[in-house]
Amino acid sequence: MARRGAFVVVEGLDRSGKTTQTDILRQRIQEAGKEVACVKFPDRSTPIGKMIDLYLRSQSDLDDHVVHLLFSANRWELASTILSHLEQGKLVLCDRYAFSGIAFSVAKILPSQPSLSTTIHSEQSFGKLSPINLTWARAPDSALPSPDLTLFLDVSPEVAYTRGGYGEERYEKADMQSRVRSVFEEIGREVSADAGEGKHGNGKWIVIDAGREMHTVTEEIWRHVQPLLDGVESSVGRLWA
Ligand code: Z5A
Repeated sequence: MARRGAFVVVEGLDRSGKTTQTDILRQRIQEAGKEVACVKFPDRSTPIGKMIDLYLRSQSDLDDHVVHLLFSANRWELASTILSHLEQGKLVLCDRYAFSGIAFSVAKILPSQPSLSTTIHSEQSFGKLSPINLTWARAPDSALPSPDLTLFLDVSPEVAYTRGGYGEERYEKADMQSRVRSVFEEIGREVSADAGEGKHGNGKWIVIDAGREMHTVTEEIWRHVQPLLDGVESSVGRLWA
């Protein structure tokens, strides 16, 4: 089988350095003589992305389910482009993906001090609060191209806040960010456990301590990405397939 490009996703909280590190990574990949295509979600330039942008800037109010589906639709808008880059042998570098979609939607309805083990796995008790549970949140993204590697840039909300503070957008609040972090941790555990058992094709999940000095973070990211520069042999997986 011909090698295809690798699909690398960078996830993390607000101000964790996703944009900064994605940019540095793109340059390093190019300097290594490899082709790279960058994608960022939400892509606010598409018709659906424009609706998301209005919502994030609190210029419109939408039901939580609708917003969740819009974020997912925004990924589907670019799914065939991502596949085509991968088939052409390009490494696809993606700033946020479906894991953000789940983390932010589920976090909205968690209590301030979430007990995730009892909350997000209990469909019954969770369902009474709202139908947005993990199962519901995953469904619209099922069968999207799945990443080979997800780098989760982990930073505490306190450290994130020192990087310029939270801005004006809807989710940029310490309490929300801390709930999002809890859901991301749960998603990471699930993806890693599934990868260990060879179940879902959701790729590998690596947690990077992004609270450290920028150069240190860059070097650790590079150690994980470098082995993927020559592409991968397996076909592209599908999320939660
Ligand atoms: N969202 C959702 O709800 N559902 C979905 O499906 C998706 C997203 C895909 C907008 O995303 C919101 O959409 C987001 C999630 C939600 N809400 N929140 N919060 P966005 O991508 O447009 O915004 P963002 O991801 O939050 O981007 P950001 O604020 O720009 O954060 P960042 O890219 O991670 O950080 P950065 O711009 O690279 O760095 C921030 C600052 O920190 C900057 O000054 C850097 O120079 C500095 N920095 C970076 N690294 C370091 C280190 N290591 N040390 C010191 N300073 C650093």
